[in-house]
Amino acid sequence: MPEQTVGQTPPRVLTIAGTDSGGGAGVAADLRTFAACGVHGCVAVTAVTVQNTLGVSGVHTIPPETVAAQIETVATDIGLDAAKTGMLATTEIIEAVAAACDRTGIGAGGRTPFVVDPVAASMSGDPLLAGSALDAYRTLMFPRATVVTPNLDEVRLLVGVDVHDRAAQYRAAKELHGLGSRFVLVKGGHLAEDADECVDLLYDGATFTELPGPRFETGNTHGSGDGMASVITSGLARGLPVPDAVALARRYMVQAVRQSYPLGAGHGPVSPLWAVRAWWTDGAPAT
Ligand code: PXL
Repeated sequence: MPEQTVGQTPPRVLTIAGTDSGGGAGVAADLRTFAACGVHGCVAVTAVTVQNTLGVSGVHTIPPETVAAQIETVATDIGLDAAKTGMLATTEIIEAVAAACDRTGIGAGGRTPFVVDPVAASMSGDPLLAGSALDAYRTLMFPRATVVTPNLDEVRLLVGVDVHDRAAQYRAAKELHGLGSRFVLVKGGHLAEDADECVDLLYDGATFTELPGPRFETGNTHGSGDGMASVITSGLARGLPVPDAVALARRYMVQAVRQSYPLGAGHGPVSPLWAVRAWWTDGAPAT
């Protein structure tokens, strides 16, 4: 990766996502991860969720034209080296995002790499996407994506494959690739077959790459998918090829899950800021 000197503009990235009032997922998770990865994070908010660690009790969506305007105003002034999506909530917002991406060169056909994390539900099972919006994901987001990062629940919703073993994980990757993204990452976190490890599968239409990692016995994994997609986005913004950005994200998020913590009475968050822990545990370095 190129060196970055003090005072130099860092790589610039954008998250198009929802907020979580509990601070564990969505925009908060993305910005924490971007900060830890040394990139400048911009934000296009799609929805405000009323949420704590026990669940989501309300969703207020942002008008689609305001979502599009946020994307365009930062792309035209600040410029973007990569972008990602999180919660997109409705068909109308997905349509507005697709149009704004086309106008600003984000995704397929444009210069800016585009990570699509097809967020459909919270950890507590509350819906974050209208059921009727799945088709918009398939037809408008996947063909524009550099890489898509579904978990196994999202795989089932998007292509109807129930992944319960490695063979089905491979089959799902092929089906998803058929929807038009350059790369597919089928995350294996929910795969019961793998008792002690967790295997993500990357596919580019020709080559499959298994990415094994440890499995942790913890319910505190809120925000792990957002963090994964955000590290990939940061890596792409730094010019890494997709497989390298994904491998980096895998290693980074293992630490983030290892250092996750309890919060409230429900699911605690992962800790994407583990890398700067030394600042507050050992004392800040002298200036
Ligand atoms: O982790 C997926 C996610 C993304 N965005 C928002 C969320 C969640 C999960 O709860 O609330 C706003």
